[in-house]
Amino acid sequence: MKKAFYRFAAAVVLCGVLFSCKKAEAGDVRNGGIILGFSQIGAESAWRNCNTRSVQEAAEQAGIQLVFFNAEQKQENQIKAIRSFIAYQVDVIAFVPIVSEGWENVLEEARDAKIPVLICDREITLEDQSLYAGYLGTDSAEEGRNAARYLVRKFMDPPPDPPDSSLEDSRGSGEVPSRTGPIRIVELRGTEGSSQAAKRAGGFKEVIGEYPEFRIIYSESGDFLRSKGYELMRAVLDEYEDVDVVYSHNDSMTLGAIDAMKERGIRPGTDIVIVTIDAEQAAINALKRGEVNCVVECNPKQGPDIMDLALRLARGESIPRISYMEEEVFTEWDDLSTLPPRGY
Ligand code: GZL
Repeated sequence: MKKAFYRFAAAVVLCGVLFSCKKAEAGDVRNGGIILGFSQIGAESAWRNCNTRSVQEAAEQAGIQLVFFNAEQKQENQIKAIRSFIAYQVDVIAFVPIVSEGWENVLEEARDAKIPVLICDREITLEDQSLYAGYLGTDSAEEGRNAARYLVRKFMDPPPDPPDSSLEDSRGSGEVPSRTGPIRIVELRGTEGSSQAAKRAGGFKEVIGEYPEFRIIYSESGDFLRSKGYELMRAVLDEYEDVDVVYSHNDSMTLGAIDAMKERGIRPGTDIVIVTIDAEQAAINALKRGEVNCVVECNPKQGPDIMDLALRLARGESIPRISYMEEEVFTEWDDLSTLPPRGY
């Protein structure tokens, strides 16, 4: 705890040195000369690391001075970072709220300091919606719905085998696991209290709830971590004889769950159907190998859009309340041979 505090304090001092120079004048905004304070939640997944790289590279590209803090998965570190951005009078504040609640006070301080705030990636719950200018991220509820739509298609109406056998190598097993009774689903949820976990669960239930054949027999949070995905899957396999589906809120937890299945001689993607969200390279590779059946993209490359919105806010322009990233769904029935590298 002490080490983390000293690290944070050192970062604050460093920023103080950085800002000893005069704050960029509003006139500099035209060439991107603004100062953007960005609070990132951590480095919990390949997705998050790509998100961080995208922000840092886009800031450099745009000529924006970026003050970047990694909160190491702690909301209190994010609140401290936002307060330091206010102290240094950055032009714009952007942050990824690790959880949805508990932001009112610090956002009121940003408003009183007349610094516009952009919410990125995850959403927040606020009484006073005027405390932030807009949100840029992904539609997590739709990601959950897309995961469920794949399962409906898989178990209710699987497409015919493609006529072109060349697709065989890019398809999963294609088999629907034999079973009696309901289709038993295990859900590995993301970080408790995060908008992603709530919306991915809610969107999924909205669609799957229309079909009584499906039953969620287990739903626990693996905190978006591979290690917890592994632990939860081991516990599930100890407790439940027949699991038909794993629905995982991110690829990191999925990869951990696959490790646990393989230890028991279970064939991921064949004995247990797997649907996962993020679309990092490792998950796409598993889809190509038939160890995963559906990958729902959640696009981490938000940096350029964040910089565009930050510049508009610094100019005093209004921005859309909600901006969603483009996203796709990849399934075992798709030809994946032309898919470019994911970059995360
Ligand atoms: C999604 C993002 C989630 C990813 C995880 O928008 O917040 O956090 O799905 C990451 O991989 O940890």
